[in-house]
Amino acid sequence: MKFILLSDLHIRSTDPAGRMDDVVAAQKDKLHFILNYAHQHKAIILQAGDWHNSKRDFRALAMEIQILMKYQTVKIYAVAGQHDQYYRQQNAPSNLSILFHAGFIEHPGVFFENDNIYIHGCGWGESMSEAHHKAKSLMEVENLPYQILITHLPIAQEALFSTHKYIDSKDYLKKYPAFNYTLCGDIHKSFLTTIRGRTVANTGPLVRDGVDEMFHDPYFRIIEIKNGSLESDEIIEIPHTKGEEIFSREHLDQVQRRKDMVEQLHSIEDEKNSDVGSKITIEQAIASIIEDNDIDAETADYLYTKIAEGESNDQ
Ligand SMILES: [Mn+2]
Repeated sequence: MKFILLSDLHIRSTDPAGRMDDVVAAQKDKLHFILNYAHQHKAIILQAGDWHNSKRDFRALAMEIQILMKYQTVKIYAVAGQHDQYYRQQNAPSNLSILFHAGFIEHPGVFFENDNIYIHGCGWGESMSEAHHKAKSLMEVENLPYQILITHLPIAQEALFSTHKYIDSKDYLKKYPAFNYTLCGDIHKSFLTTIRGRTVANTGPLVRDGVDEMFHDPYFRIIEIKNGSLESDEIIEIPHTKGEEIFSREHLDQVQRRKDMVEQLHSIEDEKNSDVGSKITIEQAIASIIEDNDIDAETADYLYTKIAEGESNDQ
């Protein structure tokens, strides 16, 4: 039995800032490629949450439905990510809940008896201990099934930035031994960790919506489970244009400028907290950064928002 594994998709109807190509057209091509591949190889698609970039982007939904209609033989199981849900309310109408209601996507918690494979799910806000409890109980049956989990837990091999909170992939595999193969989402960084035949993998984002994803080449994994074990696990690259060609230089420069300025802001904050800099207010510091650097209005707004956030965090 074959499964196509996909982490965050982030399907959207608008072009992300900095992308110079037609993102909507590129998404359509990618969805066709994936669904057609699944159809050709009789593979079931498993997806780990954040199918959409926003909860109620109905234009994106309409675009997808027209594509999904053409591949009704392809079975898809998915869990919700934080981009799919209204404050953890699974039943509030959203792009994803509509796809579930319309039967294009199904909820995990399904047993394929002939092949003895169980697919578990743990979406954003759902209980991992519950999912693992169920999986452990299945380990006690005579004919132990191969157990796959799809989850939106933030599992990663390393921190993406210094204050990044994530679950270390090796710790994850030690803590939840009942799952043979875990597909995770949330962290937009692909990886594969295997310990003693048990695997956790993230395939990275499908739609590259920021410079951090510039060097990611979208792909999916296809795994085959035979007689209770992993027969093969392959990477299939999804046709795409290289990041260097789709992100504008101007956007990259702007993002870098913002990073530099936020750093400058932090160093001013540090100074402010010391005795030396105590006479300058943060607003004055910001105003001087904006003046000194010939800042555009959008970036100035961004900086002021950062201060507001900082202040509310202080409270
Ligand atoms: Mn995501």
